[in-house]
Amino acid sequence: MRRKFVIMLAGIFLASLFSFTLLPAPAAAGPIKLKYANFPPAPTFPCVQMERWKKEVEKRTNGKVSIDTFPGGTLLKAKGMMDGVIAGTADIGCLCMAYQPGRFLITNAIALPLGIPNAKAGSLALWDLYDKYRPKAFAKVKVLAMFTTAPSNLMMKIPIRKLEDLKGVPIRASGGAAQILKAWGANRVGMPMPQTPEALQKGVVKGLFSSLEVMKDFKFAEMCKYVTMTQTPVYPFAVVMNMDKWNSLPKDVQKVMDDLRVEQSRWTGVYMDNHVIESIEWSKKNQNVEVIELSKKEKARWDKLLEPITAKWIKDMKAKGLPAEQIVADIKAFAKKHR
Ligand code: 3IO
Repeated sequence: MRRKFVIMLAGIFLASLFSFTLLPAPAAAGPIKLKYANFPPAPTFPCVQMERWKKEVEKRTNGKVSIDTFPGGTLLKAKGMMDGVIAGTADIGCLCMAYQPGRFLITNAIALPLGIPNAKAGSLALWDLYDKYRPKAFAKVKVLAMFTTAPSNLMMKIPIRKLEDLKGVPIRASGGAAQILKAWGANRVGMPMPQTPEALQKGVVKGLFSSLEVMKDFKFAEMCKYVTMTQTPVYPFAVVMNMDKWNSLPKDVQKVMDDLRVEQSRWTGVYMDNHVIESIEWSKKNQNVEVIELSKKEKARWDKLLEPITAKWIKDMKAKGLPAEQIVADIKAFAKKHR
């Protein structure tokens, strides 16, 4: 009796071993799942481009890849994005380089006041800049896209009609935009975009300096009734993937993502440029926002104050051993090419 029982148990054991080895490995069963983190809320442009990329990758890999998106800093926040992706907290992350200006020296040069005309030219020029120099800052990740905002303008609770109106006024900006505000005599306050609504509400800042699509997407037009057109600088962004995760992907999936890099960068620039136009129209029509254009004479005073910025950047970066003059010349040439 007991012996029969033991033989039966051994049989079940062997059978289960057998069926286990015959079954496909569980990893091959479902699609490859990737986690994509983003720092601002879902309706804003970094998340709109994230959803577009997700849709295209899922479609072009015929469902072999499935991407879970995490907008609004739910997986990683603005300043922790790069390190979070390197550590593998997220597989993919979208970051704004202006929040870590000392970390992304070469790519942040796109935020110098060099007259980048729009987000499409900025995005493609930034891609070219990255592609030419392959900066060490990105050595630990796979870069999936690079893009910029449209040129920045002042979104304010008070009207700014001349330089004197800016003196000592607290305004939010990061990275290259912060240097420009300082040159104009404003009191620049640094923080990532998602913290800006509260800073405006509490009166910590009287406005912000960024691209105008946020008037609609963050509803800043409800608080900021004045826009002063300055049309400089752009903010640079990157989308990066954990390098081990990238290396683990099948070749055909890698090809889909590689083929999307420039296309996605351009798509985002074009989306941004169109969305800025929509946002200005909405702000004027629905929110009674006044758009202030500086006179030629007044604008010349503002521009004059920006002249030392690029010269100083070249001097500082040369001291760090970077080919700074060449970088500036390249950015101008790339922007012209993509105009
Ligand atoms: C930006 C950041 C997050 C969501 C929408 C946005 N539009 C422009 C920016 C640029 C930026 O990062 C900033 O801090 O102004």
